[in-house]
Amino acid sequence: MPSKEIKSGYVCITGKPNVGKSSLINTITSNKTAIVSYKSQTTRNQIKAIYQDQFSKIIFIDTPGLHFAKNKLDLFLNSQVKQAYKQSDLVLLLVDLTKSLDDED
Ligand SMILES: Nc1nc2c(ncn2[C@@H]2O[C@H](COP(=O)(O)OP(=O)(O)OP(=O)(O)O)[C@@H](O)[C@H]2O)c(=O)[nH]1
Ligand SMILES: [Mg+2]
Repeated sequence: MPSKEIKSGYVCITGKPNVGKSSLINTITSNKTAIVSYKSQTTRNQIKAIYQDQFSKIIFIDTPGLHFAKNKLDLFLNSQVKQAYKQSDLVLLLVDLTKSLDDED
């Protein structure tokens, strides 16, 4: 018998750019909170979206794609990801297995 107490927590979705992080969050939360695009590095900051059912409330954090930094914008984007890790109870790593893995994965 499940407890009546609602459990809640933060789940950060991470992975390299363009693997479908924002698409996954929109699907899970049945919302269009995060912008989805074929262009890499569309997400530029943390975006929170809430999933709720009768037992749980999960705050998903969408993040920019983690990648090797070449300039100041890259460093900023990666810093957003690392801040999101610190706020999260769980980190979900998303990998696109339709493409071959590389060092950024
Ligand atoms: N074939 C396929 N394409 C997908 C899937 N999920 C997302 N896409 C496509 O992949 C592209 C990138 O999706 P996003 O959700 O914006 O990816 P992201 O990881 O948030 O990208 P960044 O914010 O740039 O890091 C878009 O063109 C999506 O339509 C999937 O499950 N299958
Ligand atoms: Mg995104």
